[in-house]
Order: sequence, then C-alpha cells, then structure tokens
Amino acid sequence: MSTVIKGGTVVAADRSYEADVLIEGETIAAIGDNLAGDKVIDAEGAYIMPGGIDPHTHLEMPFMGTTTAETWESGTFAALSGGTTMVVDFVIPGEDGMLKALDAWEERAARQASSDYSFHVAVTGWSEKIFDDMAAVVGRGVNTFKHFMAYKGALMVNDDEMFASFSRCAAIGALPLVHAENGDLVAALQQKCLEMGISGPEAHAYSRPPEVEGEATNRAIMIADAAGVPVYIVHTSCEQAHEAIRRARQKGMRVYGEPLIQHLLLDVGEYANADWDHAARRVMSPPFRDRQHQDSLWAGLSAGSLQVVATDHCAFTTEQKQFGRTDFTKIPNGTGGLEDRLSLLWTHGVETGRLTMNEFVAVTSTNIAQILNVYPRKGAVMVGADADIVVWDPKKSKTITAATQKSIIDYNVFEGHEVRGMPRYTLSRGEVVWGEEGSNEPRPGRGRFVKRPPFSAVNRALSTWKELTAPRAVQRSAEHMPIGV
Ligand code: DUC
Ligand code: ZN
Ligand code: ZN
Ligand code: ZN
Repeated sequence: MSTVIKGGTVVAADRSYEADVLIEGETIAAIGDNLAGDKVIDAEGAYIMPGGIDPHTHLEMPFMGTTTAETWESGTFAALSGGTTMVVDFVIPGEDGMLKALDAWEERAARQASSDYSFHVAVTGWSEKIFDDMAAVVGRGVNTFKHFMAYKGALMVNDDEMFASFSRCAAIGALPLVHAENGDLVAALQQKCLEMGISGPEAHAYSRPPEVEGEATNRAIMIADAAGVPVYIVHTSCEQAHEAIRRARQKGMRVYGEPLIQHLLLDVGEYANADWDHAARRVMSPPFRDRQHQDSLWAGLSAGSLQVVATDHCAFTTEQKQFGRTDFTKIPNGTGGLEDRLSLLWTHGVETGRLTMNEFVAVTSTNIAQILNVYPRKGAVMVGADADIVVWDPKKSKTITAATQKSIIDYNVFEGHEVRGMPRYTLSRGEVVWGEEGSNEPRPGRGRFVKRPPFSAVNRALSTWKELTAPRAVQRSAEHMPIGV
C-alpha cells in the first residue's frame, strides 16, 4: 500500500521546493513530480515538513512528591495532534537504579504511546554500579544522560560526580545533558525568601535569577571541556546562559542550547498574578524571564547559537500544585506545551519574520535528530527516512484553550493565545494518525521505541587548543577510575 502527498511545498532545514512525496510502507520512497500512489493526501496550499521531535518531556514521572499527570497515552496523542511525531522522555532512576527505571519507562511507553519515542536517563549520583549501568543503557539504544545541577538533596549532582559521569559519557559515546542552575544558591535564596515571609509563587522567580543559571551553564561547559565531551544544556532560558553557550561555540566547543517555547513567549510577570492558582500553574524551573531574555533566545535561534526548541512538558494538575499552597518550594515544578509547540513557534516565529520556515524545521525537528544521532531516519523528508510527516496548513487557526486540548491537564499556560499554522495531517511512519482522514483517537501501542546508537569519536572533538593541555589525559584516566568507589 502506497500513499502520495500531492500539491504541497516540501520545507526542509536547508531549502523549500514543490514536490510530491511518495510513501511505501513506513518510509519515504520517492520525492519528485507527478508521483502516483494507491492513496492521495492533498497538500494544496500546505507545507510538507518532517514531524516535530520534542526532545524534552516528562510523562508519568515521579517528581517532588507526586507524579506528572500527563500519561503516555494522553501526552503522545496530544503531541501528534500538534504535529509532533516523536518525544524523548526522561527516565529518572529510583533506588533500584537506572536499568530497572528504564524497564519501567519502556513498559509504560510500549503499552500506551501513539507516537514514536526515545529516552534520556538521569545520572543522580556516582558509584561503580552507575559507571557500569551507563554502558548497559547505551547498549539499549539510549545515548544521552541527564544531570541536574539543582534540586539539592534530591536529584542534584556535585561537580566531581558530574566530571566523572561526563568522562564516562566520553568513553562510551554518549552525550551529557545538563539542567544548569546552581543548586546551592537556589536553596540559599529559597531559604532567604521564606525567612522574609515571601512564600508565594512570586518567590519562585526571586530564588532562581538568571545569575544562578548563567553560572551553572558556564560551569557545566567547562567541566565538559575538561572531560573532552560535547554538552547539551536543556531549557536555556536567559541571556547569561546563552552567552556562555555562544562563547563556548565560538571557541570551537560542541555545546548545544535548548530554549523552551514557554521561555520564548511567557513573561516573569505571570508569577505576580494575584490569582495563586494562575501563578502556581506556571511554576517551572528555570522560571519565565523578562523580555530582554526572550529576545536573546529568539536571536540565538536565528543566529544558530541555540539549536532546538523543546517544551520540558512536565504537567501537573491544579490540585497537585496545591502542595505548595503555603510554601512555594513545594509547588511541583513544571508546565506543559507539547501539544502547541509547533503552532506557537510558527505564529510567533515564522509569521512575525523572526524565523524562516527552514529555521523552523531545523529547530523543531532536523537539528534535534542530528544532535541525538537519529538523523536522517527521523527529522528529514528524504528518501529512505521514516515517513513521519506533518502536512502544515499555514492558514488554519485556533485559540488555545484547555477546553478542547488533548492533554488531560485541567488548564493550559497558553490559554487564550491565538495561533495561525496547524497540522492538516500528521503522519507517523506513513500512516495518517491525525487529521481530516485520521481516526483522531489515541492509538496506544502504536508508537515504537527509537534506538539511538552511540556517537562516533569524531563528535567528541572540542576546542583545538585543548589538544595541547592536560585535561585530556585526566579525562582518559577518569574514564577508568570512578570517584567515590
Ligand atoms: N524543571 C521543571 O520545571 N520540571 C521538571 C524538571 C525541571 O528541571
Ligand atoms: Zn530541568
Ligand atoms: Zn525537564
Ligand atoms: Zn501567543
């Protein structure tokens, strides 16, 4: 059974051109003029783009004394409805360690996911077991490890642990990811706010100013350079962090920055809203920033100093947010955005002229696939690639509202935003899973795990001056000498 998408303009990260796209089975078989297939999908007036990849989600994740309310079933269906065909979710190890946690995530995803998916695994301490397990994780098709520099007393890793883990990543062909906030400073500032009697959501932003992120981002980059490994900074939200990334890249270091759609569009003023629920629903880390920081992130996306737009979809209900009623430090950190990321970025990026259509494709799909080592199977409209495609209608519009969303959360932080540019159809491996001819129901069990192979040594190259200095030797010994054991 073949399908042909006719009458549209293919938009890739590097160019746009008019062509038909022929799909046979699950992959793209041909791109050209006058192609024929058993079934025709009309793309007249539309753009044919690779499906979005959201590299940063937290579905059904235990966190801050509760569990994120978005399920694999609702989250991946919401993703498809908005044109995102693959999510990469964070596995957080419990006491049983990372392999058992990975088993649990795989089981939940395999049972419920409608879209394809992959994983990152968090390193939340250091031991010989973690050293060994990391290689096993890579063997199971996961080549990225997350490190939290914040959440002191819970998930946070110290610099020596991070250096050991980064060195291990270099040895086994993995890429470290970092949540870059200075956890000690955050804890001290939280304490200070509470002592001053400031206990509402507005204190969340006071306790996590841009300085804590700028410092930690720079520190993570320096540790990565010492370990001889590239590094990916998740949820880059401010100019100080962007500046550290920009500076490192200019020196030839392989450093990636990932702004979120929330940080591009939502303002720190949200935390001052007199309605406690309104403000608490928007508590996430790092917090929203002011206009100056938003402008810096937008500029980074078009300049190429920032490469990816994600969501950190980590969604809690209003009821769950009440855990922090009298103490803002207990408000579960996280917001949603998975469903509307593409439409919001199109509306505020492409429609305003801040991004070209090609840059839009790069930051929502192609760059991500390349950075995560799954390109061109994902992230490309190319012969041989998986037919994960969004037929994008630039004229279709809606007002975002929780009342009609696919997400099961009882609110939407983008409530009332008008968007123009939406999927006409979303295809996952050749099948219409959302749109005028789709069933538009969740398809639990349809989504597949996407294995990502280890990175080749060439990807480890950092600044050339580093060749002449000692840390590479340190790195080599560190690979075989985990600290603390
Ligand atoms: N930030 C959040 O807001 N939620 C999950 C974890 C994180 O780093
Ligand atoms: Zn984080
Ligand atoms: Zn996150
Ligand atoms: Zn808007």
